[in-house]
Amino acid sequence: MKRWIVLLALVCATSVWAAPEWVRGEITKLNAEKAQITLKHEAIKSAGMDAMTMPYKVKSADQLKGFKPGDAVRFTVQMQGEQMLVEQLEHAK
Ligand SMILES: [Cu+2]
Repeated sequence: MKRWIVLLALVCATSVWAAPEWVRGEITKLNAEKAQITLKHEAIKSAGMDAMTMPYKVKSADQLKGFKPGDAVRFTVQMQGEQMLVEQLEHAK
């Protein structure tokens, strides 16, 4: 199981760098103090990631202003070390 996670992280790392991809999702939790957001997201093809709900760090807490749980959003991710980081976040229409 742990091996799979490492492998997945590696796949994410290489492909996410190549092309930013807008992903649709919904905010389930939001913690501005920790600059953290939990997103129920569709599959991220460029990262080889299935649809899931997972927590992400955002680049800066300011990005979370005007967002709340339940909001439909679209976002892009990038790798920061071994961690996926939300780079851009917008309300989806
Ligand atoms: Cu995910």
